Parts: sequence; C-alpha cells; structure tokens
Amino acid sequence: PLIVGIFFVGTVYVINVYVIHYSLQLSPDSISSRPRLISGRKHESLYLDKDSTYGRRDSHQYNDIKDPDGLDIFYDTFKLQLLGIIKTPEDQRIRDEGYREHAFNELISSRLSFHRKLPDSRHKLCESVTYQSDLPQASVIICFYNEAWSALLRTVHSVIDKTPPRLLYEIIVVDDYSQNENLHEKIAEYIWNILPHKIKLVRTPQRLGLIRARMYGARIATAEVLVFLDSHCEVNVKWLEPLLARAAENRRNVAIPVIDIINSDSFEYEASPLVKGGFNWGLHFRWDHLPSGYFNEKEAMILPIETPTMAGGLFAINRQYFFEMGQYDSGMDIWGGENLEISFRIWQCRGRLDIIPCSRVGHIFRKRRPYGSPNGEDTMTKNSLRLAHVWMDDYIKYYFQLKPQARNINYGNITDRLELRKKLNCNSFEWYLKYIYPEQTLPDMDNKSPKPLKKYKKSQPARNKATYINTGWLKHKSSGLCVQTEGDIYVKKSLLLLADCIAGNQTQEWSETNDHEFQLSKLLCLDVESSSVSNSYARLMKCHGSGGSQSWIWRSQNKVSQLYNPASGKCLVPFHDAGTTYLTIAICTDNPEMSFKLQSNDKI
Ligand code: UD2
Ligand code: MN
Repeated sequence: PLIVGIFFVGTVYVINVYVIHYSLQLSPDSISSRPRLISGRKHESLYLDKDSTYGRRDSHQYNDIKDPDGLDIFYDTFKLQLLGIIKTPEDQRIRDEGYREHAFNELISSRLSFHRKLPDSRHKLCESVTYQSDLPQASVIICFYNEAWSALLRTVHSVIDKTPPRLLYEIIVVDDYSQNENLHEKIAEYIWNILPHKIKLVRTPQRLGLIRARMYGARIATAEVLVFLDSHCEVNVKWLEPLLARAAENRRNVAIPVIDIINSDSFEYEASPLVKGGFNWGLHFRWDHLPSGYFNEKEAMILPIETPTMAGGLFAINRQYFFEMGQYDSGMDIWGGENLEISFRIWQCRGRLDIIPCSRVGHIFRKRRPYGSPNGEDTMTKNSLRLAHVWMDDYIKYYFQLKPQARNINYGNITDRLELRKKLNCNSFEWYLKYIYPEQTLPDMDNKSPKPLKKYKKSQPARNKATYINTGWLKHKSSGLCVQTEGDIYVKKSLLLLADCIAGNQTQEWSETNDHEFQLSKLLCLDVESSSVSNSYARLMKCHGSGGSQSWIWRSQNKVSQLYNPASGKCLVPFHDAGTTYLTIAICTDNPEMSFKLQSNDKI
C-alpha cells in the first residue's frame, strides 16, 4: 500500500506540475504583447494588424511545433479522472459553467494538454498504406461560435501537431461572431504570439450560423483541397494523408474521416466502429451498420466505404469542385440539414462520398446543443424543408407524413437552388434511393408495414434471414432484474422496463441476431430513438434490418458489459420514472448500472 500511495501522490503531483507548468507557459495572461485587431477587406489584414510593433515570430521556427512542453503524454482513464477532481469552489464553478455553456466537462478540458497523445484507433493494416509524395495541400477551416477556449485550441494544436507542414497550407479559424467576453481578442493574441503564421483568424460581421460561416471561411481559403472540422476535435495519426489522396484521385471524390468519440464527460478517446451514414424520414442523420459479411475480406477495413450521407462536420473536398457544386445553401440558418443537403447534392449531381477508414478524427459528442438561434427559430425544420423541396422530389411526402406541422413553416425562397440543380443537370431522388441508398425503407403510409426498396438492390446482398446467436433473459446485472415489454410481445411501440425475471415468460425472451438486433420472442426489435436533444425510452419496433436505432453491440469497459448502439454512440441504461424502471441510452461509462448480460434461462 505504501508504494501504491507514493505512486498515487506522485502521479497527482506530476499531473499538477504539468498543469501548472502548462498554464504558465500558455495562459494568455502571461502574454504581454497586445496586437490590435483590425477588420479590413483583404483577408490578409483581417486577422491582425501588420503594423503592430510586436513583430510576428519567424513562422518557420513554429512550423513544426510538436510538444514544446514535453507534454505529449497519454492520458489514460486514471489520469483523466485526476484532471476532473474538484478541489476548490473555483473548480466547481468552472465545471458547472462549462456544462452550462458548452455541454462538456470543461474542467478536464482546461487541464488537459493541447498536445495529448491519442490511442491510434486505425486498423493495423493502415500502418502499411503509403501515399503519393505529391499530395495536394489543404486549407483546414474551423468555424466556432462561443467555443470553449481549451477545446478550440486543442483542435488547432492537434492539426498542427499531426499534419506534415508541407500538406497544411493554412488553418482558417472562423469566429462566427461569438459573444463570449474577449474570446476573440484572446484567441487573436494567442495565435499571434504562439502559433505559426499559417494560422489565420477571421471574424464574421454578424452571426452567420455554421453553414454560412463555412462559406465565409471557404471564400478566404486558397489551397487545392478544403478540409472542414468542428471546433472541438482532435485529429489522430496520419489523419490528413488518406483524405487528400482520395480527393486527389478524382476532384468529385468527397472524403470523410471516421469520427471517433471524445467522451464529453471524461474526455476519453474512443474508436468508432466502421459504419456508414444514412437518414430517417424525419430528415435526421443516422448511422447504419454495414451488411453482414462486409468485412469478410480484410482489405475492406482500409478501403473507402461508400456512404449515402455524411454526418456533416468533417470532410475534405476539392476547393474548385466545392464552388462549382454550389457550396452550401446560403438560405440555411445556424444549424442542421446542411449535411443531408450536401450529401444528396453530391450524389445526385455525379460526385461521390466515402468514409475513409484510415483517417480518424475525434469529436466531442455532446448530449445537447448549448446554443440556440438568435430569434429562437427551429432552424433544423426550416433547413430540412429547403433541402427537401430542392432535392427530394415527391419523396417529400414522407417527411410531411412524419412532420405534418412542417407544411405551415416558411422556408424562404429556393429559386437559386432549384436553378443550381437544373444547371448541374442532377439526377432524381428516386435515382439516389435506387442506386446509392437501396437499403432505405419507405415509412408506413397507410399503416401497412414499411416497404423496403429491396427490388432496387445494387451491390449489397439482400438481407439474410435472421440468424440467432443467443436466446435468453436480458438481465440487468446490478439489480438482477430482466428486460421485458410493458405490453404484449406483438404490440409495436410498447415500452420496455425492468421486472423480476420469470422463466418461460415470452415477454422476457430475447434473441440476439448476427445483425446485432435484439428480438423479443423473435418478433419485434429493441429500439431506441435518439435525437441530438434528448433520448426516448427503449421500446419495441418492427425490425427494419438497417441497423441504426436497432443495432446493439456487446462491449466491455472495465468489466462492465454494455450494450452499445453505434448509431447514437451510446449505451443502454435503466431510467427510473415514477416508480417504474424504463430503459434509455446514455453516454457509455463504466458505471455498473450499464452492465447487462444475455442469460440462457432454459435450465430454470
Ligand atoms: C453535426 C455536425 C456539424 C453540423 C451539424 C448539422 C459532426 C461531427 N458535427 O452537429 O458539423 O454538420 O451536425 O448542422 O458531424 N457553429 C458556428 N456558428 C453557429 C453554430 C455553430 O460556427 O451559429 C460551429 C460550432 O462551434 C461547431 C460547428 O459549427 O464548431 C458545428 O456545430 P455543433 O458542434 O454544435 O454541431 P454538432 O456536432 O452537434
Ligand atoms: Mn460538433
């Protein structure tokens, strides 16, 4: 125990020293020079006053900034937990305020190195892939609104650390008219004093929203390829090369990294499984798992994965192509919908979209969005209406069926987008569903069961009949209770709850399929819808076979065996509500409350 004690104290001490040393090194308060900010027409003068008496440091010297403070260490779970310890009321304040304003644990973020080492989340085979020596250069565009200082700068530093200088032409940081006190000035100062010349900061003249802010950044960029990132990311080893290589093969190739998960509570970095992007008829993005057998050949672990849609935040695209294709719809406000819009447009107008398994970028997935729109408007619905009217032809009816109230919402003028579609001579939405997203199902219009678009199947094999791997109770470990349905086993939408385990009871008999579904009495499927704002309760739904909210993968974290849903990146967990224990999903932790097992009950 003595040795453990010394080790513990030693580690706390070392981490403290790191944190203190680090904040002394880099805190803006220790920077005495205060370059003036000016705004000008030419982008070169937008970020800093060239006449400042404080000369810019020689950019070459900083091109290769790598771990200047010897902080390039790996933070395992234990070290991250230490960073989260609250010792003073001030710590508590930072944590609470951080959750309120950014919806993540800012206390840990602010104590965590900008240069932390990440686990290499790529498949082993990626290590041996080589890329041509004449890859194009990239302009990385990072837009932010009221972002936490630490998260934004860790994003920028990670790009500098992990990108060969010859490939990084510039980083354009677009401040979308943030309202945080002095944030812009502090960042300008930091960039001026600490970062290499190629990091540029611009500020929009008013709050534009992320869609127009990206267009604002793209207009300034000059490299051959544009790479967009959210302002709370950490890029992983060799993240950029595979994206650039893909974009260089053909200018119509749009390349997307695998988005790994930075846990918003613990800041742990976690590899995401290889899945692809889809959407539901409410026009929300979702993850779909790949057909079983997809990875039978090992090569598939490193080859581009054709994806019907992108999540939105992170992708690489040839700059000229981005402009020819009509960038984004500038009529879209603040947040939402632009990811499906650009996905449909790219495919329908003869581009292509792939997820590149060897490129990995971590992103802080939050449980809620910490900001609204200036007039409180629901921008997601407005933006969805715009994209549906421009790109979805008759299929818009399925959206209206799910969201009848959307019919009465004003979505502005879309003439220029319709003209763009005509000018680019794009394919119909039917074509897109038929060739690019054949596994999509049509919703039940007259209360009949969903119609799959199977007859259009292109390359993917038709869905195999379910193969059952295991059958038994789905038992919650810490309570010893079993998951059962509230209603009858054949009633769709019945909520699931925890109850005493009863042998031979059909309402508790779960079968796990090789498609990662959990079917109750081999009829309906365990399903949890998750939106970015809230989760609903787990319930029974008709098995649709396309993964998403019905895909559950066993995972173990510190001996806690969790049921992980890749579509939401969350795990199944009980939720107590007025005397009943329902189930929902939450960010995965090693809390024993998340532990389940499928237990055969035939001997009882
Ligand atoms: C996802 C995407 C996001 C965007 C969004 C749909 C990923 C990882 N993220 O949501 O990029 O496509 O879906 O619209 O795929 N921001 C501004 N101005 C604003 C609001 C936000 O610049 O008015 C910035 C914000 O600071 C952030 C980025 O835009 O860097 C994306 O916003 P988010 O992180 O809130 O979106 P997210 O990840 O929930
Ligand atoms: Mn984000």
